This record gives sequence, C-alpha cells and structure tokens, in this order.
Amino acid sequence: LGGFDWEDPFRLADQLSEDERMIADAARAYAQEKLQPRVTAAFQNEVTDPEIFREMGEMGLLGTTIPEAYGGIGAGYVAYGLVAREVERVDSGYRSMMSVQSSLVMYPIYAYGSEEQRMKYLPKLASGEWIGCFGLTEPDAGSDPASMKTRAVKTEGGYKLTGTKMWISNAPIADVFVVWAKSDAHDGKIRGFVLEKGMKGLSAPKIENKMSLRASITGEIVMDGVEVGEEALLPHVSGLKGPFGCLNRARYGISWGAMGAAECCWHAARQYGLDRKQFNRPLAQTQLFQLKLANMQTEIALGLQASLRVGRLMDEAKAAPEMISIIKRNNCGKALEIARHARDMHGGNGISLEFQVIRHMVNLETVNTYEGTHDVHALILGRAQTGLQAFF
Ligand code: TGC
Ligand code: FAD
Repeated sequence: LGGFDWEDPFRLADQLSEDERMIADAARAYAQEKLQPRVTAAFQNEVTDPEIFREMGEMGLLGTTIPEAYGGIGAGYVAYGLVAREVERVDSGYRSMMSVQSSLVMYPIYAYGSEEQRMKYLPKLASGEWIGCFGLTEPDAGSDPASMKTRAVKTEGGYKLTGTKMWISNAPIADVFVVWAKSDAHDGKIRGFVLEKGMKGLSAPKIENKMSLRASITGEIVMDGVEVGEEALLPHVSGLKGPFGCLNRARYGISWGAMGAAECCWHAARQYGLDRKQFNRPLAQTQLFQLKLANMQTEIALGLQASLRVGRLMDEAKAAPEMISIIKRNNCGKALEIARHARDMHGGNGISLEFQVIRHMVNLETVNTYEGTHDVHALILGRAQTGLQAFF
C-alpha cells in the first residue's frame, strides 16, 4: 500500500501531465504572491484593479484553451480547471474576472466569430490589454434567459440594440461586450453581438453595495439604441445554445474554482484548530472538530476527482452538459457548506476579514447562484433522468 497525503488524498497530482502540473504551479505562485497580499483590501474597499488582467495575461492565464495563433496557450480543459482552482483559492472574485474573460468572452469569439473578429479581439483579450464582459442576464430574465427582452433590430448597415443586462461581471471596466439579443432579422432567434466601449448609447453603470464578490466589479449593460455594423454579429451560432456553449465551459471551471476556495477554508480551519487551545487542548484534538475536517477532506477529494474526470472528457470532446451540471452544483454547494463550517470553527475570529473564511463564505453565496443556481442545475438533472421538464 502507498502512503497517505492528507492534503491530496487521492493523489490528484499524480494524475496530471507534466505540462498541467507546470501550469498549476505557475498559477499558484502568481495567485499566492500577487493576488493574496492585496485581496483583503480589495474586498474591504470594493476595488477591482484592472492591472490584474494585464498580470494574468502576462502569465498566460487568460484564454488558456485558445490556440497560440490567437494569443492563448492552447492548453486543455484540465489545465484551465487547475488555473481556476489556484486563483479561487485566493478569491472567487479574481477567478470570476479570469473565467468571464476566458470562457464567456474569448471562447464565443473563438468558437462563433469570424476570422476578422478572432484576429481583432483575441490577442488583446489574451494579453489583458482589453477587458471583456458577457451580457446574458437581465433584470427580468435570470434563470430563464429565453425570456430576455433585449432586441436587435435590422438597420441598413447592421443592427440597433436596445435593452438592459443585469449583474454583469467586469462590465463597468470592460472594453469588449459580448451581448445576447433576440434579432428580428433572424426570426427572433437569440444572436450574439460584440460591442465596444464608447459606442453611442452604450453604458455600464456599476452595481454598488454587494456583500459578496466585492473584489470583482459588477455592473449593468444599458443599450439605448446602440447601432453596430454587420461585423458586430457573431456569425456562427444562433439560439440559446450560443450562450449555453460558453456557460458549459465557465461552469466547468467554476467546479474546480469552488474547490480551491473550499481548500483554503479547510486548511485554515485545520491550522486554526491546531493553534487554538480551549479546555487545555487544541481544538483539533476534539472529536467534533475532526469530524468536520474529515467531512471537508472527503467532499473536496471527491469533488476534485469528479472535475478532473469531466475535464478529461471535455478534452476528448465527450463531456455532456448534464455532467457539468453535476459538478457545478455539487462542488459549489459543498464549498459553501465547507466555508460556513470553517467560519464557525474559527469562533469569533471567523467573522474577521483577517482570517479569510468569511470572505470565501460570502463569495460562495454568489458562486452557488450564478451560472445556473443550485436548484436550476437540480432541475436540469431531474429533466435528464425523468424526461419531464419541471421549470414551468
Ligand atoms: P432548453 O429548452 O433546455 O434549451 C434551449 C436550447 O439551448 C440548448 N441547450 C444547450 N446547449 C449547449 N449546452 C447546454 N448546456 C445547453 N442547455 C440547453 C438546447 O439544446 C436548445 O437548443 P435548440 O437548438 O433545441 O433550441 O432551454 P430552457 O429555456 O428550457 O432553459 C432552461 C435552463 C434552466 C436549462 C437554462 O435556461 C439555464 O441553464 N438557466 C440558467 C441561466 C444561467 O446559467 N445564466 C448564467 C448567466 S452568465 C453568468 O452567470 C456569469 S457569472 C460568471 C462569473 O462572474 O464567473
Ligand atoms: P432568479 O432566476 O430570479 O432565481 C431566484 C430563485 O428562484 C433562485 O433560488 C432560483 O433557484 C429559483 N428558481 C428560479 N427558477 C426556478 C424554477 N423554475 N423552479 C424552482 N426554483 C426556481 N449574468 C451574466 O449574464 N453575466 C455575468 O457576468 C454575470 N455575473 C454575475 C455576477 C454576480 C456577482 C451575480 C450575483 C450574478 C451574475 N450574473 C451574471 C447573473 C446570474 O447568472 C443570475 O443571478 C443567475 O442566473 C440567477 O438569476 P436571478 O438572479 O435572476 O435569479
């Protein structure tokens, strides 16, 4: 029998290629050296530093799966997941910035865009020179994006877009806006458009007073008759499968990221339990404390193994969206539970930003909600096994 590493119970590291390990190590070093020292202040003051995109770009952490010809590093989905895990080990907001740019902006331009769109946008998004955002959700269309009200009306030279998007990560600082609208020229079908900062009628006001994901800026996208040319349309996709194709990738990355946040909370709780004595012994020497640590270790080990499996299937083009629903839903739900326990295990100190856990806890409330809520993914899985649609 082999030995047991409490931090890596199923020897995940041994299941990675040399390249994947190198990418994960580089992401970890960057996240710990550059992101960790500034996260508490960023969260406290609700400040997003656009420079982080440039730094991530330089490290090759934006659009990792995009081919080198367009500025990416042409890595696989397991590598992308490992990057998300390392960035979210520091903060879910930082991972959000990275995954929106990679999966929700670069991916649709790469997968659904023209060659001109790819060449124009992808290298600058990969380097972090340009920041991107993705507008699907609206004030009255969240879990049900098919009910969106944003419209693209055909004009002589292109389209005129009108509507409001809500809860959009990166929007107030974005240069590039991938937005989804029902297009009258395409039988009312949902189509993707690439808008640019500064266009007449386009604004992105910041949403204030978030108690979660405070290091990642969020805004609206207001389109008040924004006129664009034909070249703004993403030509190669039509219907909800366009935005969902992007969400599959982002949700998969989140499943890894949430485990990174959970690992941070688990390690913090363990260390706190070793350091803190009550009743003349370390808290970590009590049965209840150890039970909670064992539960955390188990859920994280299983969650990471599941994400790795789905990542391998994605790299073989064999992953189904329902597999992604299982790991997005379960890993986010378990991470939130782990963060809540870790907060409790820190006692009074657990409510201080100094000890990290409450920041992860409130962040994970968002992570559990966006990209399909915990319950919406249950309905996707319920439909897949009963054949019965329970959304309405
Ligand atoms: P439904 O009838 O199921 O499907 C409509 C069309 O879409 C296709 N489709 C998919 N294609 C690819 N991948 C998937 N996962 C797909 N799911 C559905 C489907 O085949 C169909 O195609 P076609 O050609 O037959 O028309 O659609 P529905 O309207 O019944 O949808 C229900 C539901 C609940 C599944 C869906 O609307 C849903 O997933 N809702 C959640 C919405 C969501 O996730 N929003 C995310 C917004 S972006 C975000 O949160 C970013 S946060 C990022 C960060 O900061 O990190
Ligand atoms: P609703 O859909 O109104 O859901 C409210 C509650 O009702 C939830 O508990 C849900 O599970 C439940 N519910 C809904 N439908 C059903 C049903 N049929 N049966 C049972 N229960 C149901 N969106 C983007 O497009 N781009 C982004 O970059 C982006 N970033 C975000 C960043 C943050 C910080 C946040 C908070 C959100 C972001 N979102 C983004 C939006 C996010 O995807 C939505 O908030 C999410 O999809 C849920 O939609 P909603 O908030 O309208 O909630």
